[in-house]
Amino acid sequence: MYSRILMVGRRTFCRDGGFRVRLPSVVRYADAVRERIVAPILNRIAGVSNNKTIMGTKAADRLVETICRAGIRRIYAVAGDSLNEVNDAVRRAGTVEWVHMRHEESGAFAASAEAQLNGIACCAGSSGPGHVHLVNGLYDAQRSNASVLAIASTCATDEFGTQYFQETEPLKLFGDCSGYCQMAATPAQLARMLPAALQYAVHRKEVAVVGLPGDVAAAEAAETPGAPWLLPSESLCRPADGQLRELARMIGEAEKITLFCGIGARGAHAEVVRLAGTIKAPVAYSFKSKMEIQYDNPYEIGMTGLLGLPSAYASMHESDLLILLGTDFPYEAFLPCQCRIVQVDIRPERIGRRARVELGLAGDVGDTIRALLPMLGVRDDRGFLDRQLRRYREVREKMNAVAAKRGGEGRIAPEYAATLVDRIAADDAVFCVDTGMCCVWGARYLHATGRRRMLGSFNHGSMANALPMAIGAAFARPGQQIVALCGDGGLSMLLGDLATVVQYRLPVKIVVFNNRALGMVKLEMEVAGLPDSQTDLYNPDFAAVARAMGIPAFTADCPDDAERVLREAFATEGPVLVSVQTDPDALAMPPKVEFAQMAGFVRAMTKLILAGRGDEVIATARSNIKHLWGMI
Ligand SMILES: Cc1ncc(C[n+]2csc(CCOP(=O)(O)OP(=O)(O)O)c2C)c(N)n1
Ligand SMILES: [Mg+2]
Repeated sequence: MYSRILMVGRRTFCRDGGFRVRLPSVVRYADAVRERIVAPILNRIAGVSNNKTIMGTKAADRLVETICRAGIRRIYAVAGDSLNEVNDAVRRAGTVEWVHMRHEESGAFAASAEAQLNGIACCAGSSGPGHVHLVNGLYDAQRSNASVLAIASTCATDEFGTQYFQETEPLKLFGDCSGYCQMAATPAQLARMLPAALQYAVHRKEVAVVGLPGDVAAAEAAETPGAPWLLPSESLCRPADGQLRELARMIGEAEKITLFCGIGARGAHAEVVRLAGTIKAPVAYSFKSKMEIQYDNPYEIGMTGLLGLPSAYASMHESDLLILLGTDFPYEAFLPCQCRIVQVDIRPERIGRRARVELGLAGDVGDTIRALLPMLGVRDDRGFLDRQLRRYREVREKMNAVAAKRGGEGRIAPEYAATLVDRIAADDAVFCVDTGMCCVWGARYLHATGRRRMLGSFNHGSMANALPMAIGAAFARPGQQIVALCGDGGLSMLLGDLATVVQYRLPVKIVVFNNRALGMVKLEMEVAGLPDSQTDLYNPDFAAVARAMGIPAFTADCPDDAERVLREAFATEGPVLVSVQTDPDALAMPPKVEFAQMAGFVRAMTKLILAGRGDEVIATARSNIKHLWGMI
């Protein structure tokens, strides 16, 4: 327990027998001097050896102690001004690591990844630009339900509201990208709000922002009447029996049932497979839950959504009962509106906001299925299930045929490159995929093993997430292979943090899908009938850049070399970068191509021809003829 403190004049007596001397305010500004010169002298005079006893425990020390107890192992941050006290407390404590990032946004992405893998993580940014840089990564963490504690240090309390140098208002700035966001105005308040922020982050799975003025961090720590630690708790959560019986009745009445799983079904793989087997229902899933649901699952029929497969789309649309399990899948265009829909979600506020749900059940997916199963009889009729599984097999054969087309020199087919990565990567690899076409290749060609994980900016959809997430994953899972699938646009956006990979010798395998374009945007424009514009990228030689920064690097130019180069790269110890020169004209077909999209595409191609860019149209047609065959 912390020592009780009594204040008398300029001396502070401690219940544990020592005393601390309160220093003149001018000395407060020179902490290094205070610790290294003043403290030893005072200690000698007082005849005590423990510097902390005489100098006092600062609020920043108490913060480090509290987050360490909560399981936080590191703080991803860029050092600076108002954060200096925290930085110094971390150094003195030696219990939590300060990870020196090159951009606060990268720090927040890294924390998001670590929290998604290990349960909790922390990042920090100093006042003004440090806060603003944090914001994008924190949005990602918040939308990913990652338990991230963000320390937003601010200018001193005396300066509040004066438009002081670098003044930003955390409550306003972080209000929309956090579930908890408060300012610590005094050490006593910090002592009380920090455990509350941790409880919030861990139990609500949201971002908690602690605004921390520099002077509060430097002030003497105070105690809290509450518990100064995190109190993790596990509970069962399922709907009432009456509601489960209602679901069992609806299942009994339905002939064709599909289950659609989201990330909320993570940890409920066995229950989902048992339910599917009992009621003979095919299992579709979202991109986010692919790695959790696809493996060892004889009922899986693939993903739906923009990146998904026609088999999942068709099964959901041919069903007379669709059961949504832990999914807040946002694209209502891919959800059917003709059938009965039941939705199970631990967060009841999410139920019914995407589709015409008839029965909404609040509960954990695993707990709910476990309670439901005894109410169900085993169904014999596999007709619907087998039809869907057959269609899925056909779709996969077409996909494999597409991936077998390897492309040409400087135009390696990205599907082929992704297939190679899938084959070469470890069984327990953590993949971090960049927003853009890498998501499509990851979604379609990386396979689940039960031990693999895939992280991406799935809900916030930010570019440049893959590299910093891979940094967080490498810290969080030191024994596992970490693979970043980066877009060339994405990598160049937060390129500076390649230096973090080098500085900490993180053995991340960075694969750049270098299509010299903002490929996803190019596709978006084309399907909307707009000729693509401002989407071409003039890139540096990424392998040369990586080498200059101290990372061994390779370039794969030709399809014939791609496998050898990737194998060599993955076998390289430590960090490595491979730039795969992929086809800039590669398209990806969604599971259901709308007539309007096809018409838009034709319109865009016509406009390109009229603008004298006919050669690009021919290249696009050549690169994508494989999809046309697949669609026929
Ligand atoms: C920060 C941010 N800016 C813009 C976008 C819009 N956007 C989505 S994907 C994309 C292109 C990504 O290009 P690249 O990283 O090269 O990947 P590619 O699609 O070419 O594989 C853009 C600009 C975004 N999602 N995030
Ligand atoms: Mg690109």
